[in-house]
Amino acid sequence: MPKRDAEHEAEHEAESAQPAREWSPGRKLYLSASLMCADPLRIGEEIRQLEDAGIDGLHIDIMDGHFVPNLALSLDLAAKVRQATRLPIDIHLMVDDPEDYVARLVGEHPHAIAFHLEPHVQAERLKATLQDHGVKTGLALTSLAEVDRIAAVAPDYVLCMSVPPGFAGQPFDENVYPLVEAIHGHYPALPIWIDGAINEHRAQRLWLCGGSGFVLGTSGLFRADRSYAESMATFAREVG
Ligand code: S6P
Ligand code: MG
Repeated sequence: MPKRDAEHEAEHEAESAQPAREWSPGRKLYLSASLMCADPLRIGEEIRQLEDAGIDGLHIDIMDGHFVPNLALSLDLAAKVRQATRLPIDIHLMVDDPEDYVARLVGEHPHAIAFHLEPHVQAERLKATLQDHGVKTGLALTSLAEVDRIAAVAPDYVLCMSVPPGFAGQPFDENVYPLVEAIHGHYPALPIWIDGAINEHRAQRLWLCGGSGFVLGTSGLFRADRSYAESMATFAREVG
């Protein structure tokens, strides 16, 4: 490896070893980049640029084409991303059978895996598997979900959807504001993340409702009009 590359590699190691903010943020702002919005032809370079911009973590959407009519990122890609960075990884499963996927993903040491609670999903068993591997349990909720779904799972965090699951670049669903407010009212200590069409203005309003983690895609981060570093600075300035 040429000297300059080796130096950059060493700096990269040192910088990425310590995430800027803790994963489980309570009421600390936490920003996770939705990798399905990155350029798939330059994914390694994209991750490096996101690290340099100070992103807190990487969000990996995994779909099966049945639970939602789309496919996003793969299990193999999740493994490759794990090798490429020390940033915390949070996985969002949009699949019919999360148990299968959890079994295959826990070995990649993500920080968290969120799943949607369908009637056939054995949440307790899933949570036990995640706990055994030191992975946080996330409960993904669509914007019209009932708050009382949370008690059955007692997750480490909730991932509230502000778009229908399945695609990036969709319109924002305002129903998420009262949902976040209600969850925060019932469970003030539970970290609330929001995923879908998040920009700094929506993030600030959601912060006031009780949210603290934001998944950033085409609306907030992967934009033609500002760099990743500029987006991060904007969120740091406008939110909280
Ligand atoms: C949607 C997925 C999300 C998207 C994110 C994209 O199914 O769970 O994580 O990747 O919403 O962000 P944006 O700003 O394009 O909606
Ligand atoms: Mg997602």
